[in-house]
Amino acid sequence: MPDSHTFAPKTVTIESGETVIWTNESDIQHTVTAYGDEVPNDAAYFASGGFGSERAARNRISEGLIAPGEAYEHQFDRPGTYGYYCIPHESSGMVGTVRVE
Ligand SMILES: [Cu+2]
Repeated sequence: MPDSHTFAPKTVTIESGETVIWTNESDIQHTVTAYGDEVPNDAAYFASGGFGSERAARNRISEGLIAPGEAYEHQFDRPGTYGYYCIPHESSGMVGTVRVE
């Protein structure tokens, strides 16, 4: 059984215009929350719950939680490197990277 505090794979590389789907295969809740300073300047912020900023996502964590068996997806239109994390489990190292070519 996979570690329940890990994004797998931790780093993905995709083409511009492709969509990443995060499916919660664990039995606890998680978020997908972009680091506000790790999104390319010309790209849209993303976070489960649909927040427009990291601050908003952190202020309303419960609205961004992805339940077991549920998924969150985001389409990446701009090339660059995007860093994100799970708010409840960041301290456990639950972080990931999307590279868009
Ligand atoms: Cu988590």
